[in-house]
Amino acid sequence: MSARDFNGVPPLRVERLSLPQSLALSSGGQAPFGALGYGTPAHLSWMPTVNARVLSEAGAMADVWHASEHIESGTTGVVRWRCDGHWMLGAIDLDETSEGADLAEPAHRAYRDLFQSLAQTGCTHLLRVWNYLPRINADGGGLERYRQFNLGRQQAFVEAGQAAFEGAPAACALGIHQGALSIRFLAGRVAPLPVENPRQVSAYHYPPAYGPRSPTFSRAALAEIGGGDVALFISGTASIVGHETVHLGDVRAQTEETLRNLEAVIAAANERTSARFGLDSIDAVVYVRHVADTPIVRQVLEQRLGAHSHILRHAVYLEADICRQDLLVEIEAHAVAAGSLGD
Ligand code: 3EB
Repeated sequence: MSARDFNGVPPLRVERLSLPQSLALSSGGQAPFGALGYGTPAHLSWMPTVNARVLSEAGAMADVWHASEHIESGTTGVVRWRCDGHWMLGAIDLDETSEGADLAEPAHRAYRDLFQSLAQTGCTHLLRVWNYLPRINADGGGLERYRQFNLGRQQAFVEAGQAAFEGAPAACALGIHQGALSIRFLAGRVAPLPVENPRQVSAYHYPPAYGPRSPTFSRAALAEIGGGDVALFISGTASIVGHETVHLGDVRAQTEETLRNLEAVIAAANERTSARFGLDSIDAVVYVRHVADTPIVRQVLEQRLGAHSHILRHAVYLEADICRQDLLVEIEAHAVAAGSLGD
């Protein structure tokens, strides 16, 4: 098949590889379209890394993205991006330590430049955003830093005319122990199909008890990625029912509840596409707040899904803080399956 398929969409592909496998891809010359590295070296420009400790035995891993060959790269303000004309990957690493504790302003600047970069490439629709916030649960001077981040993020969405409520991209927001405010994103020319979880209040409608401005993300997003395939992007998913955290202090029950939420959002996604997604076949990242909880999280997942399921053979476990103090575990994922959107 040619690089441009029958729908006119140059295919986007993703594969989860070990660090040596992903480095081998770039050794022959041109680097792949882009990658999101977990525990990978910081100096690879095409593979921005996540500054978190890898807890899985396989060690450093990467989600490597492939697009068409004609890749342009550039910078727009604080954003470094790569674009093939149809798909765009971007990264922001903003050292905000000199700006005081307040994260609203750096978040606003980061997202303002992000939307500027989308306008420049014509890939104006965000599909998926990965947010990594240093000291996410710390007090920023009267307000938790995650809540400050939500202020700046939502403001930038609204100012850019981007969907800040229904239609927001899929996203995750985790806490890292050191480093810069790190944002990675995938964008395209066509708006994704947002998916919500019927067990949960939409995050963009959380009540003000969780902060003056709601988080800006959909529970999942679906997108046609060429070649007759659909991608499902599942946002960070945790032990929240309605808008409340459930199973306080119980990592086992929180992991089980997270699996119920993942099943619910996958079922909701399957209602919107002819593609068929399942919990056992997604590429997941499992974020664990307390390293000592990792064996319990792993045990629950293995009991429910089987140690030899696709999800557990490919899962990456990372040490990270979760956006609410009382959440101990969070899981995000993506998957690709044959099918289309609409009827
Ligand atoms: C939650 O469901 C857990 O702020 O972008 C999950 C996914 C969470 C994305 C974000 C936050 C975000 O509210 C936290």
